[in-house]
Amino acid sequence: MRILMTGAAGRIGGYLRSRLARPDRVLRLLDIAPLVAGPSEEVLQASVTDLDALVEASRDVDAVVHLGGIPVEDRWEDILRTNIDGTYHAIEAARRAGVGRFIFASSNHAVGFLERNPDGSKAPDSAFPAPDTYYGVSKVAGEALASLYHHRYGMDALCLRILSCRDHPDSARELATWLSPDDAGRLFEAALTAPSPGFRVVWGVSANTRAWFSMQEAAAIGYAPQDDAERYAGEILAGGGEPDPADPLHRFVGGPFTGRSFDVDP
Ligand code: 15L
Repeated sequence: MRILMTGAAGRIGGYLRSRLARPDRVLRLLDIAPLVAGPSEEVLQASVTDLDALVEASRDVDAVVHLGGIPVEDRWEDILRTNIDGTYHAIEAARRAGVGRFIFASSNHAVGFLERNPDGSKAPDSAFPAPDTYYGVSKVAGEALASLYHHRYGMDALCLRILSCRDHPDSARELATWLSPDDAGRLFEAALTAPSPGFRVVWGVSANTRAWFSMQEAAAIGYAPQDDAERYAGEILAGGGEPDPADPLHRFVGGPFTGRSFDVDP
């Protein structure tokens, strides 16, 4: 099996390279930044803004893991070119090359203005788009492309609404939203191997005590997270105490991205 991973030089790409390696797998890593190929890896230096390069990169590939793009808020022109056109290029190249499965690194910011339910019920996996930024809009566009290419062309298309993927949580919000590197490996592995998943939208989060996200779709694709941010709670909450659930930082899934500092004219 050969997997094309775009944006492979980024943080999540770095986590996934070792965790997705298997004896019968080749990881084809694509990024604008230079990379050094390890065992069973191929490296391509190219941009997601280059459709021809992506078509070439998608040859003989069984699945695409599309991580490439700007990972935070930016100017509309740059988000449009790199994230929206870039995702179109990645999925259209996959279609032209006959790739059967496309895994899109979506983000919680596609639904950043989704509110935590005061009754404690979990946020649904397929919550309607409520982007908090242009970056979030680009994730909604990517999910829409994934849906289109599934329904029109029969591609298996999985959108992983990743929350906070990093070494360890470093804020009170991330006690709920953390996705550990090992759980990220489990999540992408499930997305790569679930039998005939069709079109799916799945929260990308660890088994955090404070998480408020449905795990229904995660279970449907066989993703069983094992890490819990709670072991960091003591050190993170020391000084500040328990977070106020009414604070927009904790009330909305997008946390800081929903604040005034992300206005075009703050
Ligand atoms: C994201 O989508 C970003 O790429 C990342 O930098 C974090 O901000 C994360 O969301 C988050 O919401 O914690």
